[in-house]
Parts: sequence; structure tokens; C-alpha cells
Amino acid sequence: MLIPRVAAIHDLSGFGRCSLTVAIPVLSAMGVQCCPLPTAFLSTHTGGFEGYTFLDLTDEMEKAAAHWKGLGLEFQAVYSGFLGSERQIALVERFLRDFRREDTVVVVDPVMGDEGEVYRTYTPAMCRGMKRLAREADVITPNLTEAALLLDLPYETMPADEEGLRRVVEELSLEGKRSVVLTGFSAAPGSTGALCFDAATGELESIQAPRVEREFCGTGDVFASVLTGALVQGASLGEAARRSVDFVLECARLTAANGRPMREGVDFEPLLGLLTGGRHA
Ligand code: PXL
Repeated sequence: MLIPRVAAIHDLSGFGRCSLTVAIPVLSAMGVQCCPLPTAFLSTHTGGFEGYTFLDLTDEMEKAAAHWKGLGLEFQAVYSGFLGSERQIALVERFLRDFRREDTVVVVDPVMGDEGEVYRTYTPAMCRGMKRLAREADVITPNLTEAALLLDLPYETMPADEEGLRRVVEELSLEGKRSVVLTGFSAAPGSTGALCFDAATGELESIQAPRVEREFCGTGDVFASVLTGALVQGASLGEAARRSVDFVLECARLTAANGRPMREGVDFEPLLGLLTGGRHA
């Protein structure tokens, strides 16, 4: 049995449960091999902490990617998220040129901001770079803030109704060429989930679950990691989004029940068992 292999290009934040500290355990639990290519090492993520350390790993990434190329490694998916510099975005583009094969799924989580705010380390040039990188993706997983940035629209002008958001997702699909999973989409009060456009079928689908009335940190990373794992297991986009929405709901419920602070991310560890038992597990 071939264990699917994913190159995960994200930061490593020591505390706060996001990016690689989510992607590695989630993909492993799903029976998928995660090969991390860390973009930066931070003491914590940048949301809700002061004085975090930030070590840019661009030079190291370049060397590691060259080594992987020399080894002839192949990946069933390349999954990128939080990036630390403009140069790094170009490096991920080069990584795709070197490693993308016919059947490689490229998932770009265009991590740039949330709740209408751009993350502190993201410059306008980096946002332009992310938009360029996202053009190479098979699947993108923006939240509404990132959707606005990708479309060069002010966040305040983004529609709130389903009809308008369907148009946003269609526009993000680049005329049906790439799949889009808009996260944090609420189809009705008390419900939340994702609005998906599947480039394979040309169909739009809303995937919903009950909403836990609290804000959480790192749920985008949990969502995109489960989605990537399910896609390399052969799930359709809709099935993969269903697994992601359901798992994020369980994480949100447990974190709320445990009363944990937002900046610590979600309490996902006791729930990893829900992810085992996929097609290859
Ligand atoms: O969850 C997205 C994310 C990833 N990585 C870092 C972040 C954030 C969000 O704040 O700061 C370092």
C-alpha cells in the first residue's frame, strides 16, 4: 500500500496550535505522510501574542528543496499556508515547477488575514505574491478576508448573502479552472461551514454544520489540513469539505466546553481518532 505523501509548506509556531503543529498531526492521523518544509520558526503565532520571535527560514527552504529534488522525492500533494517573505512565495512557485506531476494536488491556503484584517507580517507585495501563487493552485481555501484580497476588493464591499458569495466563489475559480473552498461561510443563522466550487464537476455546493458561538484561532489550518488529507485519499472536494467542516465543529465544541483562550488554538488532540479510518488507514 502506498502511503500518500504531502509536502507541507507552512510556518512552525511553537505555541498556539496553527500551521505545521496542526498539519503534521492531522495528516498523520489520516494515514498520510506529512513532509514539512518550514517557512519560519516563531515562538507563537502572530494573533494575540506580543513579542513573538520570528526566524525566517527562506535560505534553509531553498537548500532543503534542492536536497529533496536530488533524492527524486515525489509528492501526491503540495500544501502551502502561512508564508514569511516575498522571496519565499517565489520559492514555493519554483517548488511547484520542480515537483508538480500530472496527479499532484496543489492546495494553497492563501493565509493573509482574518475578520477583515491583514496579518501583521503580510506586506502588500506579499499579498500580491500570494495572489500569483494561488493562480497555480488546484484548490484554494480562503476565508472572506482572503477572498477580498485575492479579488482586490475592499473587505467592506464583500457580500453577506449566499447569492453574492456564490458569485465571489465563481469569480475566484478563474473561469472554472481552480476549485475554491470559501471557509467560514454561513448559509443560515446558527450554522457555518464552507461554500465549495469543484472545478472537476463545475458545481457549487454549500457544506454546513451547527455554529459554536465563539471565535477560534487556527481553525482555518485544521480545516485545510483535513481537506488536503481527504483529497489525497481520493475524496471528492465535497466529501473532503464535509470531513473538514465536521472535524472543525468537534474541535470548536471541545475547545468551548474546555473554556480555552482563543489564542491557544483549538483542542484537537483528543479528537484525532475521528480522523483515522479513512480509505488508506
Ligand atoms: O492560522 C494562520 C496563521 C499561521 N501562522 C502564523 C499565524 C497565523 C495567524 O495568525 O500568525 C504564524
